[in-house]
Amino acid sequence: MPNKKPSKPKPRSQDFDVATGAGGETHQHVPHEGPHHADGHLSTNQGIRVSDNQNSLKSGSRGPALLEDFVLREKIFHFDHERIPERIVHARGSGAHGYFEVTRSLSDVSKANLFQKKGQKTPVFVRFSTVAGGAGSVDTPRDVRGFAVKFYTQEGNWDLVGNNIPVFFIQDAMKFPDLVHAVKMEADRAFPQAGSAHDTFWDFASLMPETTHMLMWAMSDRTIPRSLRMIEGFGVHTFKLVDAKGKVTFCKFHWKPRLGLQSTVWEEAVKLQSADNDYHRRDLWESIVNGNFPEWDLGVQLFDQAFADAQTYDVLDATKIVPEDDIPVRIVGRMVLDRNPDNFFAETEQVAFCPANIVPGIDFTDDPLLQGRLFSYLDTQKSRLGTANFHQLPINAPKCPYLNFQRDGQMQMNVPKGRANYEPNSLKEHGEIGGPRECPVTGFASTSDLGKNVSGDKLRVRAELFADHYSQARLFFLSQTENEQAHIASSFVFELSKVQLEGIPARMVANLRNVDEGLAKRVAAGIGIDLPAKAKAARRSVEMTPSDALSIQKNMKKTLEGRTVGVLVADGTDGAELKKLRAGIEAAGGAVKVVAPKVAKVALADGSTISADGQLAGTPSQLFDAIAVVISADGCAALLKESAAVQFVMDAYGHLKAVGSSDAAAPLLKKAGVEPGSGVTKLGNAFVEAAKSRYFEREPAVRTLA
Ligand code: HDD
Repeated sequence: MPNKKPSKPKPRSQDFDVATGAGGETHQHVPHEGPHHADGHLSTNQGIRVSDNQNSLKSGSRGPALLEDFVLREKIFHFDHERIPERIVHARGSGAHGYFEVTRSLSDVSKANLFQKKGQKTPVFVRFSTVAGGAGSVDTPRDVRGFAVKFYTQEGNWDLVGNNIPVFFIQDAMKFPDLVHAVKMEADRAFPQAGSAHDTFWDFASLMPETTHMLMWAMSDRTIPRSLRMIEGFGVHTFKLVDAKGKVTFCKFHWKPRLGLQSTVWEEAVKLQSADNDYHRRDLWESIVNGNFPEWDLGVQLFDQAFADAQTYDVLDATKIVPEDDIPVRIVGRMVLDRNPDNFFAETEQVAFCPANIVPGIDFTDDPLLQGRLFSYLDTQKSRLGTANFHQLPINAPKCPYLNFQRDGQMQMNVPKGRANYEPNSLKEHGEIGGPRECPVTGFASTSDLGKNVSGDKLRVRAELFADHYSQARLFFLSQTENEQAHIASSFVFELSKVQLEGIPARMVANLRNVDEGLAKRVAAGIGIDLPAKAKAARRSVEMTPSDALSIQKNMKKTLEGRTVGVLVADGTDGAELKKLRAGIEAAGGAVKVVAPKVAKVALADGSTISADGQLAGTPSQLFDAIAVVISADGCAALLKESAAVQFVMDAYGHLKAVGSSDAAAPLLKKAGVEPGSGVTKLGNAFVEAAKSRYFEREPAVRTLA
């Protein structure tokens, strides 16, 4: 028998009663919390207490082991089956719980319950991910980031399964398996892991001009974010909002990070892979542990059919944005992530997002990419989680009641009562359980399309406007700062330089000539090929007005909030100077991590000792947003002999970060190649101010960009 009576999980402060908005859980189907969840006696899964968890049952002290040992067999059996198939894409992810709060009602355009009242809160679970790499791959390759949000609304679950880029590589779900095969590790050799810089991806991309717009975003700094807390999220597709009368408004969803957008520079991203494989996962986890809850605003772009009809692009084409200058983003809510998962596997791994999960008041459009997704996700969850009952897992179950006549299947956790497993039935009239009934008024009915004629000729074609693959790619490129444009050109050069098959880079550059001649020339020169003939465009481009909203650098926030300053110290450091620096940074909302050649007993000038947060050899400056060097003349002499110390400063400078230092650090800065200029300061207020920014103007002095 279990040593403790299984009990309903206690309500947590962060969980909401979705019916009332108050705290407390309302899961309808709460699986038993097994005895292994609590402290107490160890038992088998059958509840038999285990006397010895160290030794298998043997014949004699040296064996052989006895088959009879069900304790050993059960333990090994369960262990052997711990892994489930990883996601075909987005395998590596990090999740967190939180809530969504309405800040401005959307009741004028949507009847969705979660959007009605200012202040209304809905629990959410969010999973961020990279796309190409496996579950054990690193966090910081150049890759799109998944941004999937499950809203546990009073009317059922709504999954907004988006990315940190507002467009996609392809227009039709038919091409998704090809895209994914091309970008993932190559089929015969199983490398490269987690990156797109290889033959098959660029082979596919260069043959598919519809990828061009997304490629511009993918080659920009969007795909090398500093933190998951500093990325935007997008629903990508045009969705529909539906009001109580059935009136439709088109909608694009945007998540805007409160900490502002922030990316790394490419060389830094590469080095982060060795500095910390789990850089983003750790950052997300630690920020929540420390109470610095990541936060986003939810914005919507709303437009009608007349606007859609007047555009030079098709709003059903997922390779297109609706520029914010044309339709401003209306902020309607905020999302706060305030609780880490209790268990990675049970929650982050088993969470099953399906774009098909929507609630009354939100609806799909005919976007052919979205339409394909509506099938794919449900299907994949069955193969990943092994049963059609995956919705019963606590992380997937709605927090409102769900009742229907679906029955049985593997791993059925619910125990429905009575005979009513069909409908219509009259069992209630006989005093038995009759089961649930339809709700014609409040139920989901695809109200926007219902009754509309959707017939048409059977065709395998793309709509005409979908053929313009370059206008928005050009819009994106022209909307960037000069430095961002150079980053894009350099990324193309880097990636295409890794391509070994002849002809592929030229084919890509031929496409880029349709985006911008200057960009194409820079990329061709960077990889050392002649400028190829321009690729034939299927449709003439239109010139669109550049939009500042598309640039990261034009929207960066000057702040230390959510940022960390790495402070390099050594024996002999002035403790008072260090204390003052820490106070200044913390007052500005930043965090401080002290790095020293040894972590314990760093001897300060006054004879006292402190512990460092990181040891120099394993804590490079990639891990920080800015650095300060607080050392004495003796400390400097010691650090001059440490290549890790020189590299610490050199990299921070090369990665365009603020570098502050005490006077005695001058020889170290000199050896690291630090030149006077913006972002290079003495300690004190000047440094605290400087640490709030990156110094892109320094870049020409530290590397040649394409
Ligand atoms: Fe997808 C996972 C985002 C197109 C098929 N996708 C997945 C995840 C995200 C996205 C964030 C991870 C969810 C999680 O954390 O569990 N996918 C997108 C976006 C797309 C997109 C923004 C384009 C707008 N996806 C797309 C298409 C198909 C799929 C066109 C297939 C027709 N996606 C899948 C999938 C995955 C998935 C194979 C893998 C694991 C999973 O679903 O749960 O079904």
